[in-house]
Amino acid sequence: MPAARPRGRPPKNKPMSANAFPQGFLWGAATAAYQVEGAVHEDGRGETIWDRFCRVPGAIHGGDTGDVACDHYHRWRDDVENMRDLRLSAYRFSTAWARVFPQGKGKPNRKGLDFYEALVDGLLAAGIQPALTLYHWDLPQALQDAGGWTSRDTASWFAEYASCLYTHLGDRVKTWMTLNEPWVSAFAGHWQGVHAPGLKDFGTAVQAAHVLLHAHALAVSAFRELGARDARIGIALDLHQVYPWSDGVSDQEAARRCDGHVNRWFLDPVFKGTYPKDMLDLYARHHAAPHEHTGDAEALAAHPMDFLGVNYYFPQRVYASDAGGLLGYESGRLEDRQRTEMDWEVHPDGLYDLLLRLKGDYGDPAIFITENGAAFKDQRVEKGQVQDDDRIGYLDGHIRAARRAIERGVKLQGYFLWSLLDNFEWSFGYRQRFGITHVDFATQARTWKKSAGWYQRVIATNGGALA
Ligand code: IFM
Repeated sequence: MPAARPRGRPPKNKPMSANAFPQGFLWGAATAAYQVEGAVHEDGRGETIWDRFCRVPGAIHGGDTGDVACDHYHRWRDDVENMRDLRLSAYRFSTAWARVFPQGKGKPNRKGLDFYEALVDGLLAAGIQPALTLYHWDLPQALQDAGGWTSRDTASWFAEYASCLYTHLGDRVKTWMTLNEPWVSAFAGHWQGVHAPGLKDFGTAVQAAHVLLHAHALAVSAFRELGARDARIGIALDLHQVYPWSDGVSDQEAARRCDGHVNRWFLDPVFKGTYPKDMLDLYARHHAAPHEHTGDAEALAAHPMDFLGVNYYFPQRVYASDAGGLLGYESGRLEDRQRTEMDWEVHPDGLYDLLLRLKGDYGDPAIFITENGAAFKDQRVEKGQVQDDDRIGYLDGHIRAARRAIERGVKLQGYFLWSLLDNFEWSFGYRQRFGITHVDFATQARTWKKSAGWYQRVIATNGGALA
């Protein structure tokens, strides 16, 4: 069954208001394979590091797993219907490497490819552009066993996997992303230990980040050989606007280190082919310099991307602190600010500041907001519908900030709301709900929250409904 929603036709496209977005602006929603698909043992899919990590006692809230998730693998037709009703112009999803190559390499699994071909065809038939992310954290376990992201071989296998998908789907998918949030893969997974594969070593994390960037470079290079001329490729980075806690020099320097760690460590390589020198020096002082091979920097620089994907949720406000470990900073919190259920500060101006900064510092790139959204309690229900006015407020504020950035000349081409569905929120399990469509995980029933109807109106008026 498609998602239950109030009856009645969506509003017709109104004439563009002064506040509307540019013609052709993409209005999308996003998900990721492990968070929605389920069906982890079906049709030859191989084990991933998240299947394994979910079995570690205490790793995931409530012992939840992605085994079933939103059962999207079986219900994708209804989910596409839901997207059509929302009037999405694009849908960002990720392919599970282990569905396509169960062991990460070798012979592709026909059934895995069939699933993604059918999904892509279904989207196109519904008038929705597919936007495909090749890697959203679910490394095949077999590759982890062979060294995972610390091994350069993983980057080579990633390029083969990417090439396989370009070959099979390149005639229909025109928007590609190599990696989702490599900071999280590297540092949450190999330093903080809160994500798969659950390691806790800074030097290992820096090396994983390097191999991930190498994988990105190889995949973009393969795209230039195999990808369609009318297609584009980018990367989705989790970026934060960083504000110093005070005007004091030490807090300013702390903010620069935080920015170096969370933003510039990935932005500089993908745009300039180099690591930021201040951070290289800092990491080296902690014996954590990446093992660069001759030609790595050139490979990144030689294959520029077509766009940058920005995943923005909240800003960082940091102060210098010896308790902050090797990076020497900690994050503070302004008590008078609204916060989401993730305890993330709601600050739409952070998105505006970030977009302007990217324009200024990185050569005015084409940008998509590839993720933005919020988890809230979703407790107020009327006539069976979640009244998520707090989520609407969050989205409205951020989309307005995006529009202001466009007015200042930022080449923003689309917005993907996170998320289409409530889904498996990694170590938080199913406790945190980001969806504009409520999912009852006992029955898999989908029901529009109030925010879904609101987003439908925003899309139908090309942003005019915000005004
Ligand atoms: O759910 C995640 C997503 O997988 C990556 N970006 C942040 C989202 C919310 O935490």
